[in-house]
Amino acid sequence: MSEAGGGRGFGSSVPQRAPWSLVAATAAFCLVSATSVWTAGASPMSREEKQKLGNQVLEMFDHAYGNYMEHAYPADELMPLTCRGRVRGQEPSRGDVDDALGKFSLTLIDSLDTLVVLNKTKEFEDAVRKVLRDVNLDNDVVVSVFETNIRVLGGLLGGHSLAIMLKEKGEYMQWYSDELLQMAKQLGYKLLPAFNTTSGLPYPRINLKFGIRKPEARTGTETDTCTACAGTLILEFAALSRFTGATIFEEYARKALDFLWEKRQRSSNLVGVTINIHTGDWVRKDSGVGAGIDSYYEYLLKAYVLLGDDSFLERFNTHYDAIMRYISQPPLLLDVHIHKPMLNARTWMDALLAFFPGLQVLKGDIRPAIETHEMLYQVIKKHNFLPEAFTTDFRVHWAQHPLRPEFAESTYFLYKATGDPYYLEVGKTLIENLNKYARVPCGFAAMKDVRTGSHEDRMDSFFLAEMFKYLYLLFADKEDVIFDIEDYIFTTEAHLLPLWLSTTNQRLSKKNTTSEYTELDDSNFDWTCPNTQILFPNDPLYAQSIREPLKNVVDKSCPRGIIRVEESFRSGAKPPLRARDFMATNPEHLEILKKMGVSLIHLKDGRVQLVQHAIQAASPIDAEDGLRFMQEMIELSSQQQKEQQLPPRAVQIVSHPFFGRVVLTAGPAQFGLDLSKHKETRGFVASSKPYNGCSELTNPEAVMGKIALIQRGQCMFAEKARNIQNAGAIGGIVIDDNEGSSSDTAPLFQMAGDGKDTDDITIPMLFLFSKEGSIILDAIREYEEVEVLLSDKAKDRDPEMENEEQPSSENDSQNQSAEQIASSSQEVDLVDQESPEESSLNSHPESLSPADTDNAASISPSEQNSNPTENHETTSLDGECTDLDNQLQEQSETEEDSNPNVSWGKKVQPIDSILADWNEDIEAFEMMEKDEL
Ligand code: DMJ
Repeated sequence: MSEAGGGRGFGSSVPQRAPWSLVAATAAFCLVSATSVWTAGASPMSREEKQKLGNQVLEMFDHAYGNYMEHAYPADELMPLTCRGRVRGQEPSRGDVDDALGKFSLTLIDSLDTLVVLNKTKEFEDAVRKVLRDVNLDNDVVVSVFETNIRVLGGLLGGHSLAIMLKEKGEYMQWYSDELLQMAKQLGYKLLPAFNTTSGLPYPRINLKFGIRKPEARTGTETDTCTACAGTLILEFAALSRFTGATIFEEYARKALDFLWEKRQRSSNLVGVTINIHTGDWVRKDSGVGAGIDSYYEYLLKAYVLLGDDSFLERFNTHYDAIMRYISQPPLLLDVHIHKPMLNARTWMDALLAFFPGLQVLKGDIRPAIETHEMLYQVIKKHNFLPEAFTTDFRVHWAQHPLRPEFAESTYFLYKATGDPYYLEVGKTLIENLNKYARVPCGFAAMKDVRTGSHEDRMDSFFLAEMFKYLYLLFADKEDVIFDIEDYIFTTEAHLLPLWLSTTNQRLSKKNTTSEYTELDDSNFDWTCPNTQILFPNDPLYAQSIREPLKNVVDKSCPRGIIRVEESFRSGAKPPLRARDFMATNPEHLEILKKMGVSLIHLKDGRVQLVQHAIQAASPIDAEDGLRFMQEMIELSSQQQKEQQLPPRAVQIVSHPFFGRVVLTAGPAQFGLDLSKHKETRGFVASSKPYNGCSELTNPEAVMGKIALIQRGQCMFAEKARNIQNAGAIGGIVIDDNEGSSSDTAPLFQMAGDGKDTDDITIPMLFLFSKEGSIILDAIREYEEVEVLLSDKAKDRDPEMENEEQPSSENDSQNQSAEQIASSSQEVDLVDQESPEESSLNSHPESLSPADTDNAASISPSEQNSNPTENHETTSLDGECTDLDNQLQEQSETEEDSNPNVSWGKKVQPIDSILADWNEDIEAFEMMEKDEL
């Protein structure tokens, strides 16, 4: 970069460094200095409170890491519900997500530098020895190049960076002689064959042992990759080159970045989500800052910081302008089409974009960072975690949450930039929610569904690599970390690379780059690495004043994606035919469709399918109208499908030693008591005889007043329900008879009735897959008395419960359920929606609800006429946003009313006693494990 650019506005304080190093150092310098700027605003947090929270983070890390090491290592990841290691090939495949697992002790490697940040130097030394002794990088396994790079190569390099730092300090790691670096180099060479394409973009997967394209490699046939997958290599690869002197790595990563840059859409300066690695054509032409693209942008800016190469900053700034012009619709960040960037490509956002405010801090654009972060925080406050995807009006779109760290990352950077103690309070909430909802006896479990609070048997390695680092650093003062964090840059997996690499083996920094930029436009540097003393001139309330208008953004929202369409009307554009008005029998409508290039195909089953060919439209404006119409139609169709589906339910084990910590995802029934309206049913469980429940029960005395367990199969669900109800059961749980089935791998489905009137069934019925069911069955074997709660959402667990007498008689539980039923008949369920991944139904003969997923743009004539005022987006299309606000407010009040704390008590239990109980739980899980859970 030019010296003038580097020095502008902030550069004078670290004069001894080379220019590009100067930028990196000043970036850090600016961020640090901001904390001292803060003088007023949200109440400051005392040093004691910060230390307490820091210690809590340490304890949580020990719980996660300790359980991984004890119960999972050397496996790649811990399965915290079943308390064992996840070994690829031994568990049902989860698809792409398993491509991170290479049988190389992933979690251990990903945790290395976290150990040092958290001041666990002794443990770090042990961990490094284990990596050197146990890890094999030559397994016959196909892994994701992207994940292996950011987690394993990054993990080894982060470990090496801190190992040499410690060695130099003279106390720890004195025996270390670059062994981690040698492993990193070995891995780097293993990844290189992936780049053997004409474009230089890497194949998305590689076989660690056999590379690409060999018959035994089982890879090399892919044609597409995601932009982030190809564009998130430069930090690790350049670090590897600079640490070792082998320039080839940096060269390959640069070539891939150069190619992506060349292929950007030239008029919008945006990139698509996926690209053909052979032709360079965009395969998915939607563009955002979240999934599929995120870290491509991150690495452009950070490559500039680490390597000091101006072209990276130039590219980043060009993209950033485009992002702020088209994608940023504060406080939202919405995907658009690369060719038609004024057109939103979808009406929901994904959780991965939560890293973006952090990147904006590094860029120095604080205002939108504060806005987006605040919006995300409001969503978190509503659902405890950030759902994987949520709509523009903040409803859950995809309810999973795999304990992603991006929001914590942005919180940390915003605190560094503003010094506003508000962000410490945000961090405190994150800690509380993790402990309250995700902590299980054997680690932390991902949320299967943030609405029900149910868990998934998964703890991803990034949880240890990133979450604990950012949370610890958020509360740490300089002296709480044994080295200067400002001397390092965070990779996308939060691995630490030393900034001094910028001056080492820099042979590539000036060669092999696209030489498009000889003359630099200085204005691009204006807001890069700003000094926050300039950003907050005498205004410590700056951040607060930006957040304030957004405080109610989640509860009082109009659907944004639709607003754009409305805006286009106001701006005088010809109103297109609205999807909800469309009638396939109306000749006028068909005429408009034709004009817009939309053709209608009548399917045999009576549905109609719509296809748009923009080229067939009468004019470009008509083509745009057609696109908008199709978008609305897809929304409407998927909304209607979702409305026919019931949300998942929860089975929570509340008796000793579980005390509500184990929450199982359950499928609902289309008959019987509706748990969303009647809060919950609580009772002890008993197996029915016969176990399939297909005839009159022979053990009515055993199930009377209890929740009966029945096996799936042999007869209709409704028949089973009638039989257990006649025997006096207060609820039923049907357990899948397909051994090994699990909600982790199979889409959830709802139990349909038998085609007859099912009004006579009044008890609640839920479905569990075999893996979840066996957790209950094993608990009965172990503890005999097992009490569960059937509900639409897991209830807060409270340590108080653990000290209370358990309800001892069957009648108690029966009475309690009856009371609960009587007192809760007016809940409104406005938020629930199926995840896109879960919207299709299973196909067991006796069980299916008929509402299977169709092509999103297909709609049946009868669906078209369904009452549109029943769905939010359509309601808002009518301009009834005020009513919607009221409804949403009403809903959140109802949710508060139904807060289950009443039955779960509120007293605080000392931490020691909680830990003692949890140890007991761990033992219980170990026992269950022996029973081959
Ligand atoms: C991490 O592995 C990295 O941050 C990556 O860039 C995307 N997100 C996951 C965690 O959510």
